[in-house]
Amino acid sequence: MQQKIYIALCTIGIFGLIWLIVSTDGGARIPADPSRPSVETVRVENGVQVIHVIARGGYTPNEVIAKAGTPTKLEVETKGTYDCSAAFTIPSLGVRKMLPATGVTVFDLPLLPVGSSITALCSMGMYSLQIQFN
Ligand SMILES: [Cu+2]
Repeated sequence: MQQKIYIALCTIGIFGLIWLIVSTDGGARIPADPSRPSVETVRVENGVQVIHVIARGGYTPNEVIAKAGTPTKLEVETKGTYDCSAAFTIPSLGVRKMLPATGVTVFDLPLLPVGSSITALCSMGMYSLQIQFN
């Protein structure tokens, strides 16, 4: 009788242990792709066009088509970005900003006419982001 209880407790213990291993390991085995944007590249929020790019080993996407003549914000998301894409510049707008290693930095863009574009670069000009306004 006592042996049966012992076996039952042992079985529960083993299954518990297996569950613990599977559940903790299972979570760690599906890492989020850091280069994949978590939101749409261009979205409209309260009448404002919001462009979202990721800065990490360059800019993703590095070519964006946006709507001209609309209030626009540029969100630059960093996710453990320790490369020079965090040294963010928009030469034509006089923007020069060191982005945090992780976070979202928002830039207000001026109203731009159809056919214009904005180029953002890392401080060395190695990585670029082109926003075309149509
Ligand atoms: Cu660079």
